[in-house]
Amino acid sequence: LAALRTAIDNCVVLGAGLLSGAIYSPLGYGTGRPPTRRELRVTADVIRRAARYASTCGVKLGIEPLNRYETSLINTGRQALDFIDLVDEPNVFLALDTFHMNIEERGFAQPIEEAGSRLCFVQLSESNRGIPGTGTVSWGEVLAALRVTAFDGPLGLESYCLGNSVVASRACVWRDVIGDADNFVGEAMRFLKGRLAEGGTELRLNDARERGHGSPASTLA
Ligand SMILES: [Mn+2]
Repeated sequence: LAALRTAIDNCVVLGAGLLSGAIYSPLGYGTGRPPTRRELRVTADVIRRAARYASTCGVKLGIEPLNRYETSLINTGRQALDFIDLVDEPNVFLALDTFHMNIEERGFAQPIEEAGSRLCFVQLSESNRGIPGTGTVSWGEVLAALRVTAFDGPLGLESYCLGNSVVASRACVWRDVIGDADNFVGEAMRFLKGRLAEGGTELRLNDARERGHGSPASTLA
């Protein structure tokens, strides 16, 4: 809870209205068995207290399911929605990452459509964490579902560079999958804007670098 309060305080300093990621579990948390009711209840109690603190700061929380190799607690959108029901606070939402969805979900559209207005943030990550368009994520399906649900929250890019050895080791990133980070952002934006244009979508991608500040969301995974 202390770490979450610090993260929420940092959101206020940064002007970020959302704290999302694996805020319910350390990266690499695995017990070797399915989550127990007690584990989920204790975790939900902590997230509820964090959510109440966050609401006094005008910050929303986003629960991001991770794939089975990074946590044993919440792997799918459905599990996250059930967990959010358990927390039962109005400023707690679902955050989805297409990298984890590619491993755990039956498809890309159904979890997005099921979440509907409970979805607060989507990380557009390729199946290999590399440049979108170079892997097996079904981008047409992802973008169509966001259009169907009239998603109006932030879309983010997520990859890892080897510079952050702690995160790289927790997420098991052993190869340089993106090369130059600025080139990654440029290539990713070009690809995604192209796919969005094909769909005649209302969704817009803004390059945060052009506005001279960081991501609209502070994310932990
Ligand atoms: Mn993520």
